[in-house]
Amino acid sequence: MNIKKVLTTLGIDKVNEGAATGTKWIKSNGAAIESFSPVDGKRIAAVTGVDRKNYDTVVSQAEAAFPEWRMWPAPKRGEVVRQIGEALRKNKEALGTLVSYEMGKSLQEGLGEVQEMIDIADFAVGLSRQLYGLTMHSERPMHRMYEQWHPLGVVGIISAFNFPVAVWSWNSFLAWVCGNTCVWKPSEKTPLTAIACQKIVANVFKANNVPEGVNGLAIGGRETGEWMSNDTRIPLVSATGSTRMGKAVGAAVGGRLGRSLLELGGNNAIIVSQHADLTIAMRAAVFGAVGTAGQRCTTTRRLIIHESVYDAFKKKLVAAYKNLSIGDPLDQNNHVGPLIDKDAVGNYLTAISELKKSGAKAVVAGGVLSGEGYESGCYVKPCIYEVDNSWPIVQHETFAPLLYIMKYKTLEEAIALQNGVPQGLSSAIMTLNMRESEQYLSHKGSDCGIANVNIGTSGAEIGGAFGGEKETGGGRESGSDAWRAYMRRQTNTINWSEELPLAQGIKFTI
Ligand code: UN1
Repeated sequence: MNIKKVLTTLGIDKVNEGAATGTKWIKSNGAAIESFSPVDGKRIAAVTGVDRKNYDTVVSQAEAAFPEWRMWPAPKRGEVVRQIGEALRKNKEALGTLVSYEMGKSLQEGLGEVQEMIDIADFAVGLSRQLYGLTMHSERPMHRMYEQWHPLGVVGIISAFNFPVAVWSWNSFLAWVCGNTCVWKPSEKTPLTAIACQKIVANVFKANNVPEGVNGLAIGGRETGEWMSNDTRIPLVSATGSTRMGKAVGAAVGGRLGRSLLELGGNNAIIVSQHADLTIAMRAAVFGAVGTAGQRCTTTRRLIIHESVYDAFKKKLVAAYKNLSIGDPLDQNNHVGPLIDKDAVGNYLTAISELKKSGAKAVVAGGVLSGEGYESGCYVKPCIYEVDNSWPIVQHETFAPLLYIMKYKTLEEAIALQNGVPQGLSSAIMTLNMRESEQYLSHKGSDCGIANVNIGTSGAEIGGAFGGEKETGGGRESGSDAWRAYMRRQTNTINWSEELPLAQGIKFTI
């Protein structure tokens, strides 16, 4: 599908409003945000961002919609999300192509991202009939005790450029079936994919007479995220992005005793054991390191390789990197697309000079590509460096295709290296040895939120809870019981006896 057709199909204009209360767009008065494609450097369209007044209108409407929306039975809310899933199926090619063109990931990954939205929609539909609480046995006769889950109110969603639509859908689809209203602040680097999603959802909401305000949109810069974090009308702020951003959001939301759900940086490692299937290990490592040009929070950043297979594995990696073709991500023959923008290229180059200063040895050298097809200036070479785990640059997440390799002798040492970073998102071991894999998954093994065996660090399915420990922020989104973060728990005790016995057997007579 060509880009012009994609933009028409998704209703993207040359200049778009950056705020909507749901189905209605608001005349926005903030700064203009231009969206340039990192694929070819061309300006795609512009968006007028929100000012404080626009932002307040969106949040007030979300607040106003909540009392009505929470009274819709959860399965009826699920039915609306089911229709969003259907609309996404119809728009998969167009939206996947726009994700690829605006963000720069390969078309396969753009389509995969929309598939992730469809999957979470299906999950949310089922969930809408399964927002289960427990029942407990009361210690008092003729008393019933149970717990139930109620919606929170307005949920603020701050999402990042690298998964511009899927991560929003994990949050909003679950939050909606739970009975919340949402206000979305997408990354200002990918505003058009957000507008496309807003329009898809608005059509479904309109057809179902969903109250205006259930799906607010406020496109703006950092300031908008700050307004959200400090806004007492928003009981939960779910934020995805850098650790630096997450610390600021967490501190502001915590300062008003609100709740935050943080999904921040990773520094994900794969341990390649001497018992590994090296071919599978190589494929997992290369996809993990260069997929989305190293801009996933689950990207494989470090390989910890057993000394006995180190040279052989290094050779395999080098050979695979030689075969990587870098270029237009919409051309399915290419493996690696561009970085999001020139700032990201700058960070990549700074990291490389830092590595050199630290004494890293280049196994596959990096560099910025120029010439035909690379006019945007955002295409870089995926590279591999031999490093020491303790170097500050290795301890830091650089959002680029930089892969660090290091040797180990014992599994204990490998696990210590893997866990010896501030982040704790995703991790993997490649081994066919059951004792090793069980140790790795045990409480003396990986300290990450995600730990895999014979699968790489990226590309998690939506069915599991997604998130990580330490500087990754501790939040869990997507599958399993992550929905609980979007609800408040209420414990209920009901006395159907003719007495008033007190708990703990306390006697009190008047
Ligand atoms: C992210 O990079 O913020 O597991 C999310 C993965 C994807 C999601 C990544 N399913 O790589």
